[in-house]
Amino acid sequence: MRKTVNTSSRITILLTGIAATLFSLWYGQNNGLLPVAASEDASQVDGIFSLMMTVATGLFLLIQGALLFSAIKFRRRKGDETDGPPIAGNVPLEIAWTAIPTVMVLLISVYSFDVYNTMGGLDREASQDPGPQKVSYRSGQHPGSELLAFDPGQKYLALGVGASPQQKEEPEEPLPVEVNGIQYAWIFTYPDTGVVSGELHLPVGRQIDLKITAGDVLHAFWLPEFRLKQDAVPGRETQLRFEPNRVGEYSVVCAELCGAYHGVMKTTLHVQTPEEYEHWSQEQQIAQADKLENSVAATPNSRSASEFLAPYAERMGVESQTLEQLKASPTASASN
Ligand SMILES: [Cu+2]
Repeated sequence: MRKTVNTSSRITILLTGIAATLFSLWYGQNNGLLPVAASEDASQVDGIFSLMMTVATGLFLLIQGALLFSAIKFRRRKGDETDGPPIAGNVPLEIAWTAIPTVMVLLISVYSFDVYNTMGGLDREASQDPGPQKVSYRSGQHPGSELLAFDPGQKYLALGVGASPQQKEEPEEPLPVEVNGIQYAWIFTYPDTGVVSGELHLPVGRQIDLKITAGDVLHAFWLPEFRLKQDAVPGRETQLRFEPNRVGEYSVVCAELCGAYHGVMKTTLHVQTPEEYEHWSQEQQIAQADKLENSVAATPNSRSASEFLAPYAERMGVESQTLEQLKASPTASASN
């Protein structure tokens, strides 16, 4: 006995399909699952995410909907002891459910490949530093086997994302920042100015060139708002190139389980206007020069205690004579 699908059922199926498609398209764009996109590249990555979310929502509705519908509609009725109809294979259906996912996976792979290429992920010369010892690998390609072909003494291997051909044409030099991951902090060094900081400050609208390494174990440098993640490997240099296009504070997270306190290995990325960034940089340079000048380690035994304390005393509003008196008092307190 074979039931034919009547016209009203066909219309219901069609309308349900249209509603599910429209909902999937809407949810793909409005799921709110991603944090703000703080760079051009981030919006492109979000495009792939939206597409995959749309497809996944459609599939979820289709499969769960059919399951739920069948479970209710074709449930066993009271007193019905008969078997279900013996169905063995359906060639058109099997061709359809093989062909459609194949086409979808191919589309997504071509699309993501294109985005990865635009972001500079396929650029073998990801690093602009010339020199025979510098070899670049594209991100995502495991270099283990190729490494054996090189001199084991070489230090600089860049695994990079971001130095795309388009970006190389830009006249402005990217701002270099050295990133060092240690248990359990990120240390940022600005080679241009010598500034060392525990927080990352970057000017908006400028190419950034991060050279990433690790001091102890494997870490992963992750900028969720930039949709960028890069391995931090001891003894090897990896790279990230990007351009922040939104002023704000963003998170820097370690995304590789690196020890007991991996969970606290977080800091802040401040994307600032060029003026604000310049101001911060100046401040840091002055503060660090001051610290170096006044630190005991830099000037061992070359100054008397009052000389050494003078800048601090001045800041606290203590007179130099008071300082001399204070210096004399320990003998008095020691005799107590
Ligand atoms: Cu870590």
